[in-house]
Amino acid sequence: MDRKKFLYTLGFLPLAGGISKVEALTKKINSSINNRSKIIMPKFELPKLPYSFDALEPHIDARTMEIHHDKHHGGYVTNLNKAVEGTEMEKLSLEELLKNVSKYSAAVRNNGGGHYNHSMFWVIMGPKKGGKPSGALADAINGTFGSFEKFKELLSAAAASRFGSGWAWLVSNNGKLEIGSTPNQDNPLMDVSELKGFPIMGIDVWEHAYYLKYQNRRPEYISNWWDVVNWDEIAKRFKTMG
Ligand code: MN3
Repeated sequence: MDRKKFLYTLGFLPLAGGISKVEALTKKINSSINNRSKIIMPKFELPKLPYSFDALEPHIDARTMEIHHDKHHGGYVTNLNKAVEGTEMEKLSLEELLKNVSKYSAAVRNNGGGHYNHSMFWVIMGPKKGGKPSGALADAINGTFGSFEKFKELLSAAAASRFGSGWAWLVSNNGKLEIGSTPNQDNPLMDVSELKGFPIMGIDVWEHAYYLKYQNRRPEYISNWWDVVNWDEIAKRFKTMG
């Protein structure tokens, strides 16, 4: 292939109309941004787990991770896509759906929350993690809760005492750190949530997150979970809050 043909194929040389494919594409994207109502968002997708199923052993077992990611999270994604297909909701981002979730069906609330919560959960964990946060996040935690140990105790208590299925969270509510929990797949971004704010980190306390290894011993799961917490990723989420 000669250079001219190569550049043409890449889209940098003009088409018959005088503009290149790249220019045409840029124009199309800009007009989409300015006319958002015409955009159909791509389908929601199950994110790949950023480590192997057995990477969090012995704290979280491989079989639990496999079922939790592939079947549970996979199911939320499939059902969320079904719930929004062919409706106005197809044009909205996941965050937009959650922020106005009171307007939508229970399927959107449960599966949209499930998709957001688990997409966050996988990345705020990792092999050979744990320890403590550092930098601005550590300062904010110490300033709000007194010490890291006190913070850990409060978040663990919120997770242990959530009745039935749900999540315990550290949120930033207008710049103020708060700890709380939500039932089912609810999320602090949702307009229906009692706990409000941006979710900086959260722990899944549904039985499907721990039952194979820990059975009814939720406090033991919570205590071991701290050894897989990925503070670098949580610090990134904290930083996006400004
Ligand atoms: Mn779960």
